[in-house]
Amino acid sequence: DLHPIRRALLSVSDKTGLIELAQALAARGVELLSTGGTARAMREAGLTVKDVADVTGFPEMMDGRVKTLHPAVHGGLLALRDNEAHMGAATAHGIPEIDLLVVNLYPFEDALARGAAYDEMIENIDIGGPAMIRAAAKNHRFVNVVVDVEDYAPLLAELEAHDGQTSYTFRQRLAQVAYARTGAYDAAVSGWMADAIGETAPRRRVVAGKLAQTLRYGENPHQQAAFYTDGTDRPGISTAQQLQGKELSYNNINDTDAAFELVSEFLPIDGPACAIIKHANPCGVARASTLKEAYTRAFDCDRTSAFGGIVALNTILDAETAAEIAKIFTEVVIAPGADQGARDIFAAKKNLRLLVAPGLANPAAGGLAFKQVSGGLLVQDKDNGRVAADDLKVVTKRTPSDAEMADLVFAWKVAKHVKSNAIVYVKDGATVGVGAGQMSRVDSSTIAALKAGRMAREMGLDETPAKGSVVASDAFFPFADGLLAAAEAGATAVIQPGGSMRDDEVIAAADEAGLAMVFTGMRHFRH
Ligand code: 93A
Repeated sequence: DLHPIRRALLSVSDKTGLIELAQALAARGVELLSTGGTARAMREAGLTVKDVADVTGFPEMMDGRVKTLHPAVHGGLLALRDNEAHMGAATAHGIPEIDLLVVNLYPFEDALARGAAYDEMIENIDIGGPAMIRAAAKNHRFVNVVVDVEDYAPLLAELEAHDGQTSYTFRQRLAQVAYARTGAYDAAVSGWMADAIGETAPRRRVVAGKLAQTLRYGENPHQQAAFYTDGTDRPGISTAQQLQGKELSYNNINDTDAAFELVSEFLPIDGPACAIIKHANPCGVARASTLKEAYTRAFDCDRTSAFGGIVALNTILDAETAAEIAKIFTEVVIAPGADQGARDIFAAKKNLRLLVAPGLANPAAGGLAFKQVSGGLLVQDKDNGRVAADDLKVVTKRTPSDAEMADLVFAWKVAKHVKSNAIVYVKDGATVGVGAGQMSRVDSSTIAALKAGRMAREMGLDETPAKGSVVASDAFFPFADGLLAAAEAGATAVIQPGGSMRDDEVIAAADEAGLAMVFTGMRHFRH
C-alpha cells in the first residue's frame, strides 16, 4: 500500500525546520501549497509555492479566521482515491488532491503558559488547522499528516526508503499521533475555559497533557515512560530549570515533585525549611533559623534513608548549605533559587541534579489529581486542604503549650505528604520519626518510634528524640492502642482528625496518659 506524495499543504505556526522540509519535498518534485505566513517564509527561502487562496478562490479573510475552511481544501484531503464518484467530484469542481498535510497549530498552549488575556486566548484557538488535521488523518489510507516538527525527519526517511512513497502503516502511525494532538489541543482549550469561568467539577473536565519529555524508562527499566505537562505555569517540577546533572528519571520527577510540594507548605517568612524525600515519602523535614541548620536537622531525622534522597528547600540555596548537602550522595536538589557560591560548589558534583523553580508551589491551589486503576482513571480535587491553629479543637483536659501547638501544626503539614497510614513525630520544628505506608496505624507508629531510637543510637544521644515530641496521625485513631503506642514512644501531644466511633475512649486514654490532643476535623489520606 505505498502511495506517492505529489502535492503537500503546509500551514505552520512554528516555522522550525519548515524550510529544510519544504526544500527536501521540492527536490522530490512535490508541489507546495501554503497559507499566508508559511508561504511567505518559503518564498523568502527561494521556494516555489502556490497560495491556498488560489485553490479556494477566496482570499484569507477575517484576520485569518477563514483561510483553509473550504471544500477545495477539505475535498482534496478527504477524497477516496479509489472511489470513482469521489474523484469525479474532485475533477468536476477543480479540487486538487493533497497527499501530505503539514500543520502545527496556533500556539494556544504557549499563550496559556504565559498567562495571556482572555481575548488573546480566544484568538489562539485554531479552527482550520484541527479541521484539516482530522480530515487528513481520517483519510490516512491515502493521506499523510504531520503535526509535529519531530516527525519531519522520519517522513523524509520514509520517502527515501520507498522512492518518494509512504507505507500504510507509516500513515496510520501519523494519523494516530494527529488525533492525539487535536484531542490534547481541545483539552487544553476546555481546561483553560474551565479555569477562566470557575468550573471545578471533575466530571466536566477532560484530561490531556503536552509531551514534555520522553523518559529513559519508567518506575522500572522494563517500563517505557514520558512526562506530560498540563500547560499551566505553576512553580514546581514542570517549570523548574535544571542547572546541572544528568537527565531526570521518572522516579526523580515523582520524588522531586513530592519534595517541593511538601517544602512549599512552609512559608519563607516563617524561616528556612528543608524536606528530604525518598520513594515519595519524607524521611526528614525541618525548619530552623538558617537553611544549613534546616537541612542538617532534616537529615538527622533519618540519616540512613536520606542517603540518595531528594532535597527540597523553601529559600534560595546558599553556599554553606550546598557544602553540607554535598557531603553525602544526593540525587536532586530543588529550591526557588541558588546563589553563585552554591552553584560553584555543586559544579564539582557532576551527578547531582540542581533545579531552580520560579517560586514556591501554592499548597492552596486547586486542580485535579489522578490515579490510574485497571481500565480507568480516578479523578478528584487536589488535596489542598489546610488547617490553621484557630481551626483546631482541643479535646483533652490539658491544652497544648505554645511550643507543642507550633509543633502540632508543623507535624500535621508533614503528615499530609506522607503515604497512609502516616504517623509523624516532631520536636522543635523538626521531624524525629516518620512512619509511612503501613496497613496498620499502630505499625506506622512503631516504625516511626523505631527510627527515632535508631537515630538516638547513631548520634550517641542519651534518649530517643521522640521523648517530649508531638505526634500527628493523618486519620483518626480507631482505638486507643495507636495513641498509647505514641505516648509510650514519648509523645506529649497529639494532632489527628477525630471522628472515630470510639473518640470518647481515645480521649479518655489521652487524658489518662496526660496527653494534650487536638482534632483537625480534616483527614489527609494519601495513597
Ligand atoms: O484561524 S484559523 O482557525 N482558520 C483557518 O482557516 C486556518 N487554516 C490554517 N487558522 C487556520 N490555520 C492555521 O494557521 C494553521 O493551523 C497554522 O497554525 C497557521 C498558519 O498560518 P500562516 O501560514 O499564516 O502562518
